[in-house]
Amino acid sequence: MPSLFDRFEIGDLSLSNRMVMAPLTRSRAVANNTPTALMATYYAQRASAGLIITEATQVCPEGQGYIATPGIHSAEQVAGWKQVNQAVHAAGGKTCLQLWHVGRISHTFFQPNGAAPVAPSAIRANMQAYTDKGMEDCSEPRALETSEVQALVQTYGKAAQNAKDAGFDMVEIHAANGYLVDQFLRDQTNRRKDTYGGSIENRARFLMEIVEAVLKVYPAHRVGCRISPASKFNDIDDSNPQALYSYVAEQLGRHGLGYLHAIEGQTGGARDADPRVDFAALRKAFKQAGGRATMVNNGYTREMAESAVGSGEADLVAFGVPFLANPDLVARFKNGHPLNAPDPATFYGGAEKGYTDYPVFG
Ligand code: 8OZ
Repeated sequence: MPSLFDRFEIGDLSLSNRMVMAPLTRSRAVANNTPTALMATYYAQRASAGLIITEATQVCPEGQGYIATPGIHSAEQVAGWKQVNQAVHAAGGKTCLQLWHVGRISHTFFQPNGAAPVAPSAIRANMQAYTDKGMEDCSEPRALETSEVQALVQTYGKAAQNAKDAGFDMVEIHAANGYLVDQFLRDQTNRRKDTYGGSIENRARFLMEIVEAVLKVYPAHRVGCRISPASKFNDIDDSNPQALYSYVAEQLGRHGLGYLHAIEGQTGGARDADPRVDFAALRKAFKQAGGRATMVNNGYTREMAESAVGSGEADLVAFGVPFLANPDLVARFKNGHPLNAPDPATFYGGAEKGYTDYPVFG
């Protein structure tokens, strides 16, 4: 029976265990959205994870919707991420950059020249953004032209090249949580009349073209994708999520991707949020089509994770808040040690406090 603490191979990439640090937005990239030495320290402290997935990282300036999130579109950002990779690799860890574009989950405050955020369709999200004036409603987005969608695909390819130049072992395409790729996937937010809207195949086209662009840079087993089929976080939904995500899982599997990472249930909330979604069926579709590994996420305890891996339900388990508060989470789980309590007041923004000062056990 496989254990959470066994090595796991994804092609030529050897993970020291099956515990993955989930992507966690921390909003500490202060100047020009550039990764800092403090971020390198934070990630290196957590290098005993089998794999570290970075916080969501915008592929272009228009992809931003929150304060101080890092980018992967400037030379300065690539240099910043190089420091992170050097630190994590020196500590024996493996890294995966999460490629992100917020789409309509933004505000003119974040956009170059104060322009409208972009989206598949001009439908405002009933959400708020934290701007210089405090919380404000997300701005009404503008629908992307077909040629702009095609250009954005190339932007993802360029971002993947930047990630490779910065030394990342893998990249993960963020297709979850109501951001741009998810806005294309789901029919509540995608009302397009061109080849990127309408049928499931059309709505998934943007994601699949991004996959193809990224595969020109990374071999398939070093590319993952994160989805959240049952989550309505960021004001999003679909009329038939099982049909939509079965197609997505199968297509991603056909490309032989390294992993399919699914948030089970509502992001950061109930695991049984949407009874319409059968996650085991999605995992099976991905693997049967040729996908390598499955990664599960959302509120896993050590016991739940051991059972998921031991039973073969999943290959990898991603932990968010537990890794945030416990740099030595792997050793704590292995030894049955108690966990540090997370401090939600320091999740976003700030400096060392609640970031690099969580103690290791003992
Ligand atoms: C929390 C705060 C800001 C962004 C996600 C990138 O939900 C995020 C995010 C989460 O995927």
